[in-house]
Amino acid sequence: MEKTWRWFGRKDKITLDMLRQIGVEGIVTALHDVPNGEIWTEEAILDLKSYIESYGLRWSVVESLPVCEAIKYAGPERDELIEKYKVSLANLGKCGIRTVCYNFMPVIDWIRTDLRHPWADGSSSLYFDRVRFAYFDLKILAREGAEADYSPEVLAKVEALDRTITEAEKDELIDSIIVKTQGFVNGNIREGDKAPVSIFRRLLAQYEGIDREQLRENMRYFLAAVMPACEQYGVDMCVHPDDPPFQVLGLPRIVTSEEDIAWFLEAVDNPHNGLTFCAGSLSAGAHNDVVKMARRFASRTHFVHLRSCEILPDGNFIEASHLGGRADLVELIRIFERENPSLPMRVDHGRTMLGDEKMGYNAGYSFHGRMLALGQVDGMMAVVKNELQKQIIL
Ligand code: DNO
Repeated sequence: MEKTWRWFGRKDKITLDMLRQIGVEGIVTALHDVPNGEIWTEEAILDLKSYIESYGLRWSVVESLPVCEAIKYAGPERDELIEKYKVSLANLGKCGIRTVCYNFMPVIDWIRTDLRHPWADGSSSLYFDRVRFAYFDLKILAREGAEADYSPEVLAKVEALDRTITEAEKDELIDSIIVKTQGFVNGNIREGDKAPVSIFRRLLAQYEGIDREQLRENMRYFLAAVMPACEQYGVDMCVHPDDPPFQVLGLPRIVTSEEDIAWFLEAVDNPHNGLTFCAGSLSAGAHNDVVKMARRFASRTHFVHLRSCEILPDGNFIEASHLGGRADLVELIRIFERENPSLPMRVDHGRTMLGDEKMGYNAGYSFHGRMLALGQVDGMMAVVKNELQKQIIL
């Protein structure tokens, strides 16, 4: 697979010079300064593309071309927004950038409660704690009817937490769940926004009455509408699975399981309609057999995120070492190398270590932690390629 790296543009503290030195071949990025819903012009695309190429690298994947909320909840402006999305796809295709990652998660993209969960060795990683997440939902967001979504056990733990949690801890929880993980991925809430919780409540209200079936229908509508542009310009769309892969905050999530993925691939059965196989997101769901899913969906996978989660007995999950956890990255690499040796792959997230904590990197996107992970994945890939070559010779 092609070794790619998520880079946040010219403002990223991790420079392209640094990436060249650690074996990165392709760049995964976006026009982060263009507001959601606006057209990506050829001029702006080419400007960033030539900057990347001036370092001997290539712009391999767009992550993400964001899908506006009004497309997801089918607001009155949806068709106009889809038309603009198609123009951006066409412009990307004309500039030779042909893999586009997006997601179809309502309101909130990826979710973690802890950005610095400590490891015994002094490093830290991202973490999802079910009780603290329920606390956010019940006590901070105070979402109507939220109690019905949690077990009596979790509700009791939330009450216990309510007796001890400090104001600073509440602020940190808000910051982790809806600010720090969202802003830099072109999310709905940005760092510095005043009153993020009220913004969030307003966004949630847009989805009243939208259930799984309706959201599926809206995704099918969107995909069917953009496919002609993808065909004409040779662009592959690849949806990112919902992270974590289960329902949250009363919102439907529809890319969470083998059945969900099979559904959207069949609903718009076009090779340009594909998947970002994010092993980390999928492995955070106990219902997902990640290796089985990779076998089934490899031929429709246009982009791979390698990362692994461990689910703990209480249902919490931690981002594990790239060598451990539930995802079995070695086997995934075997599957994808056989399918398509030039598939773009990036290590997804990494631990915070060796001074990363002082650098102000985006949550999950450390330098040393991701570099270590890339080294590990690079080693696994070398062994798998060696195995495959021997199989061909024998
Ligand atoms: C988080 C990322 C996601 C992903 C989007 C794709 O680290 O994996 O934010 O980029 O969901 O649209």
